[in-house]
Amino acid sequence: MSLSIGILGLPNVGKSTLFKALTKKPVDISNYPFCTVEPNIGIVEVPDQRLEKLVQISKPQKAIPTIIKFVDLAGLVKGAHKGEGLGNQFLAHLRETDVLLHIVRCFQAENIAHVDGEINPHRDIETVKKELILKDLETVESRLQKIERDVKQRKKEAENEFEILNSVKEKLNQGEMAFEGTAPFFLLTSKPQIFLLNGQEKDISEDLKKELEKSDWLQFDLREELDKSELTDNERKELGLSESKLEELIKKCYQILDLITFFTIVGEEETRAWSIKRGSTILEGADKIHSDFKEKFITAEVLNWKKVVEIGDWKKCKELGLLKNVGKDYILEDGDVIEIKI
Ligand SMILES: Nc1nc2c(ncn2[C@@H]2O[C@H](COP(=O)(O)OP(=O)(O)O)[C@@H](O)[C@H]2O)c(=O)[nH]1
Ligand SMILES: [Mg+2]
Repeated sequence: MSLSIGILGLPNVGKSTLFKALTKKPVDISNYPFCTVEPNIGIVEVPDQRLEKLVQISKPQKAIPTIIKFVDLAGLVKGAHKGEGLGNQFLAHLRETDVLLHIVRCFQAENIAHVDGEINPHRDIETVKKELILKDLETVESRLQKIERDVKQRKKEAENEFEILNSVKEKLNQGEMAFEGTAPFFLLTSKPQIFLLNGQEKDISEDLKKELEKSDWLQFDLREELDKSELTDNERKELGLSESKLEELIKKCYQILDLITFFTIVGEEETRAWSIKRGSTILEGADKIHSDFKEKFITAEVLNWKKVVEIGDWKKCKELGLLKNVGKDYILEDGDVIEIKI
């Protein structure tokens, strides 16, 4: 399982432009056998300087970063929750994603039509929010109907669910988003959301910033990023351009999901980064690396990546007795380099 981000927004706001910019760099997907490849799914490597440094010292044949999946969806329009246009199909797609990346058009361009006429980020955000809420209400209603009989028979589990669903319903009816903890129902408004304001800094009003005060948001000009994504690192340097904004976006997604990274160094073969939810045990980490590792786990050794780079050789770290021996309940820390013993 890899983490996946759904690109959401009205038509013509820049969703496909972002998708193109993100997927410019080819990724060797044979390293990620669980990934299905479809035209609207893009696999993007997570930039990580720690991995780069570990690779510099271990010089493996293969360096494998962690990845994020981006799903480019058809544009949302008013009435999407009722299944208008591609509405229903895309909302189903959205359900499977971990984060919603909501693109909001702020850029001015006479030649690019806006579905609702004028450029108005505030209205657009409301339109999309309303569609998500309406869709969730529909989901909640149909679930309530399904468990009605069990509730009448006073089955405990159904009664509990009934209570949760009704409180979610009330919230949604008041125009609020669902809250965390409702994830089992796959509600769209319970997913974390990042707003990407597509435009130049001057296009973003103070009012809009204020409105998004409590939200996660980023501003950048997607077309400019698309143009820049065609440059190599060297060309970028020559032109005096800063780090790609796309990297900032990827890191933000990582943050919002509270993921950490751990590393494995397998001799001269492979140095690899893995992502996992903060608070996971090393046994859960082992399971990610290999399905066999969980059952056969005996013990593990860990050392922070910085120390490994400082010593300059994983094998030498072992010889020097620097590795910490840990059991299956050890909680992984961001930046751990680990070796599982089976
Ligand atoms: N001027 C300007 N045009 C943009 C920007 N982002 C996207 N566009 C243009 O807007 C049009 C619609 O973009 P697209 O990514 O296809 O929108 P989608 O319908 O949301 O997938 C295209 O012609 C893009 O080149 C931007 O930041 N500035
Ligand atoms: Mg598109």
